[in-house]
Amino acid sequence: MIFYFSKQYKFVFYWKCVSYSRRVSIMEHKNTENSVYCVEYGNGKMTSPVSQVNSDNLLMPTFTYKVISQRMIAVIVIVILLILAGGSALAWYFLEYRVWVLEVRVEQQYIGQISIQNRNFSSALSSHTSRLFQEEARTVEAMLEKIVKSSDMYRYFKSATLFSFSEGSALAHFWLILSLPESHAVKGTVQKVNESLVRTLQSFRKTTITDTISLDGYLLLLSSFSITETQPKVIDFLQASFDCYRYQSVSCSDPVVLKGPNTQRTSCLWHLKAPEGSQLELRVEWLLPECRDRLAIYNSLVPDDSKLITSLYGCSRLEQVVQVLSSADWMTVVWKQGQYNYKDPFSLSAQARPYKNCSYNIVLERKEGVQGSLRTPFYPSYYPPNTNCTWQFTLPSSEYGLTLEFEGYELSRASYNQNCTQGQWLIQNRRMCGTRALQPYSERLYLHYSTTTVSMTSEVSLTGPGLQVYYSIFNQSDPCPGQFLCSVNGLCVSACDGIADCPNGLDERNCVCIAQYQCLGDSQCVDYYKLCDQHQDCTDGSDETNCTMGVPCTDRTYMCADGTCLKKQNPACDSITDCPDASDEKNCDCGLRQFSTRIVGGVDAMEGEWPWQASLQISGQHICGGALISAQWVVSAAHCFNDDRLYLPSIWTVYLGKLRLRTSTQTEEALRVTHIHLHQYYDDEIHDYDLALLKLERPVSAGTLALPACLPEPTHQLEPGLLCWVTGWGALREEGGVSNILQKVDVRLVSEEACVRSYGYIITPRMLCAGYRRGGKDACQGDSGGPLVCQERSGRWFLAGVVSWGRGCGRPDYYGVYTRITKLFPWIKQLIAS
Ligand SMILES: [Ca+2]
Ligand SMILES: [Ca+2]
Ligand SMILES: [Ca+2]
Repeated sequence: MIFYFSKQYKFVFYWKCVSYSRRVSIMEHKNTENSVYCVEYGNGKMTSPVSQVNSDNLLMPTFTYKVISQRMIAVIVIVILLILAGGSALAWYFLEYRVWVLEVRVEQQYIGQISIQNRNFSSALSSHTSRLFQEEARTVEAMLEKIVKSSDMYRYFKSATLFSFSEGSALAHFWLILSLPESHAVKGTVQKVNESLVRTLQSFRKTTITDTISLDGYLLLLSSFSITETQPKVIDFLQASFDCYRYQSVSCSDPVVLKGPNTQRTSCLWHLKAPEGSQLELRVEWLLPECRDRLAIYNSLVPDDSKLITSLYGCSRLEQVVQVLSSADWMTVVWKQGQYNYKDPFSLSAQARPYKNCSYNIVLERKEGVQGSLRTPFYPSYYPPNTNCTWQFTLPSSEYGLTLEFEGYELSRASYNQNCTQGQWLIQNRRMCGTRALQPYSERLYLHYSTTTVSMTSEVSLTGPGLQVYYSIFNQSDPCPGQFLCSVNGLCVSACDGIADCPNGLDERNCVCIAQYQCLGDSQCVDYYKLCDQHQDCTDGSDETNCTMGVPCTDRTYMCADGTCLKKQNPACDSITDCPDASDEKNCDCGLRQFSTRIVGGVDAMEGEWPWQASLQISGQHICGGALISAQWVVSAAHCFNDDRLYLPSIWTVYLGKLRLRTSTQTEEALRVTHIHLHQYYDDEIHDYDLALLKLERPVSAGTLALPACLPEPTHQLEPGLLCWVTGWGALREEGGVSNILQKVDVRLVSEEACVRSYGYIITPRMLCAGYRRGGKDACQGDSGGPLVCQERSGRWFLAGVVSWGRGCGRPDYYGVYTRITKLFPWIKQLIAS
């Protein structure tokens, strides 16, 4: 500006000089003070007497031509001067005034770092409140300002702020803001700024061979200087958490608990640093049942959106503990308070992990079932950004294909320009995007050769929960023996059983007999319970053939422990040995009651009539029903625990052998709960997979009235129209209170088709409907989680369902909806076995 100022001054001076000379015809004036010569010539006509002119400056014309030529020169000089003056005025206006005064400014933000060799990082330097930090920060900021102002960026400097120190003697991290006129914005590219500042730093060097610079008492390492562009939001984040800054160096040995947030503040920031070459694992545990706090976790030193690993919100109920990994040695955690909490809403701990490779060779065997699982690095932690896993499979022969069974995740074909934000998969040259899902999903690979490679890569930002994928082989010529291959999700499902297992319902199309047996000779349909009942129902007698020997296994044949499949329906625990190894009559201590009184009418149950019935209570209050399925396990509905406050095992007491809620007897027992398992696919919007499994502190005592109900295997047939019973202490009418005496009601099973007719397609294969079209008999509030049991001809009771939901209670045209136990049998079995 100084330079331009002087130009402006010159212009004004010239103008004054010209105006003055108009009064003087011939004049040569020398302004000694300003060292500027000012010349003006008249038009050659001597109109004024000589006496009018100051005698000191008088030049007398001797010849007319000389006067004319002198005047000409004077005119030319004036014109030139006027042009120059005008030109500089224009130049000043366009280059200076318009650019620097009128033009809109753009601010550009940069994050940078430089290593200070003669400072050692200490805990005092990591605390924003320490005097040492504040002193050093002020000096470093002044030094940074000096560097920028010595560079050709000097006119753009706005501010330089130091936000943290870290190890590396002491590495200073700062942000720099430049303010550029709009037309100069191109000069603010990170490359140009970087070049300019490095040049300036180099100019401070004493010799060209050294890498260190001595400046303002600091010994700076030139090669450590770096600068990257960033957004105003990042600076805002850093600035907002200035009062609550936490630095933590993390080692590989033990997890370190991080200092909690300052709840007096609205935002805090943690900087985590691991040794180079390692990754950081952050563990977040939500401590409050409810909060509106937000935690954003970044894969870098700065909270830049493009480096966001994940953002956790509001004391997540589904994931009370979340483990997140970075891909390198820095992690930033930003907390934003939702509403004031007296207590810490979460606790954080961190640990460094040596970098993990993710490439494996897997050799599969010629056998049925799952052979192993693929896992993302550090499973079950969130997979790190920039993950790159490759699995090379070798199959026993080319007649087999490969099945990849996903949990809570599914793949869909993606075009090359589509972003896969939740993981990209390359399978047989197909690019697939993964997404988190609620339903099981299998990817089937049909192969020409016995080897194939599957790879998974994650983006540099936004990861998700760790993935586990089970692998197995299938026969390419018969992928689903006795079942239907659902092309939508790659699963083998039951065909023609009256339940649309496949989302597109194709498993129930083109069926001659829906949920019935098809006689071999004339394709006549007969009920499954008529198979092997020693009475000929098919004209060709095919319902009574092969009853004592094994038949090809299908989804309707019972499989003995030795793998033999039986044609007879529901042979389990019917007191007749059917399997060659007698396994159908093993583990049959269930479903019978020591109940001698003749069942009388009415709705009040009798003592010991429903020995599997459980009352799930909190502080002496009945909340939900349940059903005992073995000495130490009770099933109930997942929706009974669908709240952080209810998901705590310690608050629940399970009462077994109880008839009256408000009085205790010798034959009942109260047991604590040690574990609550909710089905991983439970969907609280439509109540799909509405099942919970509770583990009791110890097996129920033999002296009580409690006995378990039998669990029906997936092949157990429960025909529509079958009369079953539902029991509970629930309300006797909609909006009513709980009943003191256990109530029972008989209901008929309803086909899936009829249930879909009343509710529409929110009915899933995991739901079983029961009741009457006319309504009247149904379960109600407080019955949730309670048993729906059906008696087999052998006299044993099987648990067909668990009370889940319904529109109102006992309304006409709206059946009660239960969780279908046969569909969730494998999940229950697996949990009890583990
Ligand atoms: Ca089906
Ligand atoms: Ca028969
Ligand atoms: Ca049997």
